[in-house]
Amino acid sequence: MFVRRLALAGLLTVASVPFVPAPALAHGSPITPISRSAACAGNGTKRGAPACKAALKATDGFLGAYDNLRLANVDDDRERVPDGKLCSGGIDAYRGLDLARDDFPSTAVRSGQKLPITYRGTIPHEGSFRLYLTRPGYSPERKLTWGDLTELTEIKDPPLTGGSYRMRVTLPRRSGRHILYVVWETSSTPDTYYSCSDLVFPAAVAPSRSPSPAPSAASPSPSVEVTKKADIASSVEATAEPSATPLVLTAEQPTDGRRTLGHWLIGGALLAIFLVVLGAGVRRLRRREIH
Ligand SMILES: [Cu+2]
Repeated sequence: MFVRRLALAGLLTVASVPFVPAPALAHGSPITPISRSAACAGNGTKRGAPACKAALKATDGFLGAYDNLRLANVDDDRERVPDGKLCSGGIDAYRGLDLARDDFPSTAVRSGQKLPITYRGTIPHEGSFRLYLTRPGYSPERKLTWGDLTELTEIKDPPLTGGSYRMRVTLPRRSGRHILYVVWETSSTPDTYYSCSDLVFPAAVAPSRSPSPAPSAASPSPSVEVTKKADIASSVEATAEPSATPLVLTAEQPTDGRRTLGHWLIGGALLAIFLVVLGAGVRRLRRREIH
């Protein structure tokens, strides 16, 4: 009898273990259009890209997990996230993502397109997604600032299917490289997540030509065409990834020390419940032994 009880207690222990490290898991980032963190972070999918290598170097060889770029208790994004540090959320472990470069892994898009957004949610949270796009005239040769951005829309609690939030946003007219900036303000935790996804619109049509309905007809110089093709190739590769397949996700090692109070509280509560149950079991066993 005692042995069976003991075995049961052991089973209970094993069963509770997966819940206790809940704070060590992570949270989310856009994989389509691929974000700089999904591409370059510690467990990103494009770490071999030159921009990602440069980003890694700029953070002294360490970048945080791709789905963990978050700040707790943000009242005002613009106050907490300084100009020039938007892509890292001002977080040191991601500072390489702020580099002003025109070769971060990107996604080919068109003006007027209803762009699908797949925002991987490794831990689902309720909340709102604010979508911003850089204004016409934005240059990737300067670090991103709030002044570069215009808000496109805000989407509250979009559907979560296959482990990702699904949204669509209509893209306004742009040409060349731009950044889709996504702010995910969760309502079920204290955290807000930040991400930069690099987009490539077709190059501008030369003014002398009559406007063409097909934006892809615009390719003023052969060299531009070459880079464009390379970008498209890399983005196709990125989007072709079946979104149902997890990235590298098991992966999140407890790499950085930033754990929010909310997540700790959940872990702590689960641990407390487990200890109470275990304590009750042990007391019951002792009573049985005495009788
Ligand atoms: Cu989370």
